[in-house]
Amino acid sequence: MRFHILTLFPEMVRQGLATSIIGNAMENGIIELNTVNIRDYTRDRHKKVDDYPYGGGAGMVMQAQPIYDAWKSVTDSVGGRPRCIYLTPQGELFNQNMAKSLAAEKELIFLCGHYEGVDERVLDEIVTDQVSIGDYVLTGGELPAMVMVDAIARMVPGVLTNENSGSTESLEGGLLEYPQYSRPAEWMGREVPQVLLSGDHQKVEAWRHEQSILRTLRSRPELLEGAELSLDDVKLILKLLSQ
Ligand code: 6GU
Repeated sequence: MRFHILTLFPEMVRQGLATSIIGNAMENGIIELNTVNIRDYTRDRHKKVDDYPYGGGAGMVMQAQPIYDAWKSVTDSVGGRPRCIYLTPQGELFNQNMAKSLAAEKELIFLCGHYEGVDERVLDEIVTDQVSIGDYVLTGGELPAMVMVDAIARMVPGVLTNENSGSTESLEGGLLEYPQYSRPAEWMGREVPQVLLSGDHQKVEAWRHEQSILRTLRSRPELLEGAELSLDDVKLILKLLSQ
């Protein structure tokens, strides 16, 4: 799978994704990162890529032409029009289901805006999806693009190996992840829950599932609405609520 990132800060994106699991996946050729510097496509003598907003107001607006030409260089090279995602707080909220379905694409283009925004006409021309990563405002689309690439890439077959799987997914089945423990069995007077030392795999799985429900109920109760719950799960929730 290939990610094309249109940005004014390609080194930020490259560095942010060069490490650990995603970095390894790139080294192994499972995913590819193509950063495109929008500034390389300016026709301005001073390499300007932004200008004042028509109608006045604070800040600068990224101009249409450099972004369009940067995008065109990508679509010409791939010989098609991959989905093009514009990162913006005005977009649809990113979630795990979106990550999973985007992981099925062969190519994805991300457009990272900066300053006060991007000329609407180039968005109308090239963007297929507008996505936000949460209800807060960031200075640019680079961090959101990195967040999305990380979440999407780890869903691509071969990116997560057994050593770094985490296999049962937090948020898969709509529940939060259960707590994890490693050696030693006692640390600072705190003991690992006995059931995890019992060697009884069924009991361990049941305990973990209960912990997932407990955590979800405590921290993110609204997730339970979309969770896959058994009758026993519902009984457990009712019991926890009545305590
Ligand atoms: Cl996608 N962009 C910016 N600039 N801020 C954000 C965001 C995106 N998602 C949440 N905040």
